[in-house]
Formats: sequence, C-alpha cells, structure tokens
Amino acid sequence: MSYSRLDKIKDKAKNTLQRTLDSHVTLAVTGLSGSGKTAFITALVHQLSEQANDKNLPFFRVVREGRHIATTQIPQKALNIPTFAYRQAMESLQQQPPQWPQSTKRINTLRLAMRYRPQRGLRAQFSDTATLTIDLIDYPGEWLMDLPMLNMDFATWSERQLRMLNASVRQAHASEFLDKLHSFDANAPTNEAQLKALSNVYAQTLHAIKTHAHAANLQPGRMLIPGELEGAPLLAFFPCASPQQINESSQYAQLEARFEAYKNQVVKPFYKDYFCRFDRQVVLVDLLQALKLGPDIFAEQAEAIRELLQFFEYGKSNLLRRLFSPNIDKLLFVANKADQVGVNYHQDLALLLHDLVKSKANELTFAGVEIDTMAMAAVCATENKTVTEKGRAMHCIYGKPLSEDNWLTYLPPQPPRHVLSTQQWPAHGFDFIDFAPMPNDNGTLRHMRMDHALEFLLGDKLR
Ligand SMILES: Nc1nc2c(ncn2[C@@H]2O[C@H](COP(=O)(O)OP(=O)(O)OP(=O)(O)O)[C@@H](O)[C@H]2O)c(=O)[nH]1
Ligand SMILES: [Mg+2]
Repeated sequence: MSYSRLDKIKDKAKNTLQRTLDSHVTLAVTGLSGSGKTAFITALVHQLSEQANDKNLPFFRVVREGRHIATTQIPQKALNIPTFAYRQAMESLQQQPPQWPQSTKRINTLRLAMRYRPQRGLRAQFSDTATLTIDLIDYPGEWLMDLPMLNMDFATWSERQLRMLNASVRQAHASEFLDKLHSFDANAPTNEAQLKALSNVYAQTLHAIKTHAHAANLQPGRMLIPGELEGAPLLAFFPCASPQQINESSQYAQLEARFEAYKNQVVKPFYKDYFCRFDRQVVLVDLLQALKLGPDIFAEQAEAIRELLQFFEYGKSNLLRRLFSPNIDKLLFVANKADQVGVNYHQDLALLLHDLVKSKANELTFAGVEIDTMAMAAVCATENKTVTEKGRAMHCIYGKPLSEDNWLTYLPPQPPRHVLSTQQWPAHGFDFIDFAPMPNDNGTLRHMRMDHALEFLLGDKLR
C-alpha cells in the first residue's frame, strides 16, 4: 500500500475521530452580495484571536468562564483555493481613513483552531485541553445566487430573467439588450459572433442593474464576477424566449446547451465542493439596505433568501450521519449592520427578520433544527448617542457616512416589525445611511452581539 493511501486512511480516521468528539465545525456564512459575509468572517477571526476576553465577549460562555486559551489560524484543508485574506481585511479596516474590505472576487477559505479547557464529558477525562477546529469559506454573493439555476431548465430560467429585466425599475438599463433580443432570430443557424455580441450586451446589462437598479437574482453570477472563467465561451449565453419549434442546430439550441453546460460545469461543482457539508449556518440579511430600496426589491430579496435555503441540508445530525454527511443542526438568522439604527430598534429588526423567514424556520424547527434570529453588527461603524430634544431622549447614531466628508449625528427611522405590503409602505420610504468603519483608537474592532452569535453557533461544542 502506498504511503499516500495509508496517509489518506489515517487522515480519514483522524477526521472521523475528530467528528466523533465533536471537535470540528464547518460554518456556512450565507448571504446575498453585500450582506456582510467578508466583514463578518474578519470580525469573527478578530474577536476570537485578538479580543477574546470576558469584557468584550461576555455572552460567549467559554470566554466568560475563563476556559478559552487561544484561537489561531491554522493551515486549511483545501489546498487548491486561496486563504481568506484576514490581514488584508484588517489593514483596510485599520487604515486612515478606515475602509471596508473589498467585495469578494473568488472563493477562499480559512481554518481556525480554538484551544480551550473542556468542562465535562469524554474530552475532559482524556485531556486538560481540547481544540475545536472551525472551517469557514468566503465567496462572492453573486455565485451563491446561481444555485437556484440548478432547479431550472433553460426555458424557465429565460422566462424568469426576462421578467426581471422587464420590471419597470430595470427597463431603462435593459432596453438595449431587450431591443436586440427582439430582432434576434432564435431559430436561425448558430452564428457565433452574434451570440457573443448579444451575450456581451447581456453582461453589461447585468452590471448596470447591479450598480443602479439592484436585483437579487442576477444570473449567471460569473458574468458579474467571472473568477477563473474570464472570457470563457461557456459564459456566452443569455435568456431567450422559447420558439414554437426548436431546431437542433438553431441559436436557441446552442444557448440551451451552454446554459446546461454552465449548470453542470460551474454551478454543480461549486455546490458539491463547498455547499454540501456544513454543520452550522449563519444567514446574514441586510434588511436596512432592502428597506431602503423599496417594496419590490425588498420582496425580491426576501424571496431569494428563502429560495437559497432549499440548497442546504438540514436536520438533527445523529452520530452516524455526522460522520458521513453532516447536516446543519443550528441556524442563525442575522439582521446585520444593526449599528446603522439606534439600539432601541434592534428588537424591531429581529422581529422583521423573523417574520420574513418564519415559514421556513417553522419547517426546519419541526425537522429538529435549532433556530435563532437576532440583530447584530459584525463591525460597528457608528456609536450610539442619546440626544435630548424638548425633554425627549432620542437614540441617535454618530459616524462618518460613506458618501460624505463630515461626521454626522443621525436619527434613523424605525424599521417595521413585520413585512409590509406595498400599500403599507411609507410614502417617503426608509432612509438609512451607510457608514465608514469606525475602529477604536488602538485599531481593535467593536461589534454588537458577536458573542451571542458565537455562543449560539459554537457554544455547545466548547463545553
Ligand atoms: N454598518 C455596518 N456596515 C457593514 C457591516 N458589515 C458590512 N457592512 C457594509 O456592507 C458592505 C458589504 O460587506 P461585505 O462584508 O463586503 O459583504 P459580502 O457579503 O462579503 O459581499 P460580497 O463579497 O460582494 O458577496 C461593506 O462594504 C460595508 O459597507 C457592519 O457590521 N456594520
Ligand atoms: Mg465578500
């Protein structure tokens, strides 16, 4: 038997033992583009490796009880993907003036090891210290939005994308593509140059919508963030209404073939390699941004989040199941960036998020998944400020808006406590402000409820 085979078996046995002793967690950080995945992972690493003390993480029991020894980054398991650029992200947050880390362009991963003193159980009997290994992956939110394509054929996908492009808020950005598509002969024999040209216009349309008119389901995601597929012919397709009769050598048949190839060669491997083996999940939702964008986009984003949850495996994982294919048994819904409203509105945000996901949450709770919903901020960009006016205390926030040079004390509007119908939407909408990050003078980051999130997601693995 070759060494590598033996090593493989040893590795497998070691992994199995680790899983048996519950000392490994793969945490899914899920969210649409811009929901705060990269900031959340950066903050999680920072809080655990540089700020794990009982003042900073009082609700994280292992820390509060003085059992946390140290957390550090260790070599990752997957050697074929880049390592999460933690240092780089921290440098941008700490530079003068502080900047948010850049939007993610490719998949990357990170493995953390948490060393702690076990309190009870098998581990406490065998050793004074134990290690919990945590695997995290970060990826462009746009790629996640490709998963629903797996459940669609080309005709269904085209119909959905064309409906999205025709929505009144997006028509102006899509008009060139829609005009050109109108004169496109789907039944004509394949003309490569024409397909390429029109797919370029489609890609420009997606970029314009992403920048100006937002949509949760801009597909294919690799047209926006191609990663290693930059310029690949596989990406030369676009939605097209189905002709009455489909000729095998027609342009339509060619588009359909490319759509299927994209699903099989890009989306499926991404899903299989990275999305099938999670133990715990945090779903980040930027409710404030969605509220700001109005009722239609709010509804679209809510639907996209619910749709995405279908692609994860849930259920209480018994020992055997966990050894071979772990299922998500704890799921945390987070209304992220809660530092953009006063603390008095955090409960409203959590209730709104609960309302948005309640039917899915119900279904999963029934299947034995433990679920919680909370408002939090991974990286605080504001400070709370109470301003008294005419004897009334108002919970304002103070920070530097991203789009302005001056610092501002702002009284944000109250978020609704439940999902509003279009008729219930206030005429003036919701005006929330995006702020630049605000680290402490010594460069450390502040958070809101990261300790609650960590306790929920990892606490039971650290007893
Ligand atoms: N106020 C506040 N803003 C945040 C927080 N986290 C993220 N943001 C804002 O949200 C933006 C997007 O955050 P990212 O972490 O890059 O989001 P992402 O989900 O990784 O996005 P993609 O990489 O594009 O998928 C940041 O540039 C900030 O403007 C937070 O905790 N508080
Ligand atoms: Mg990111």
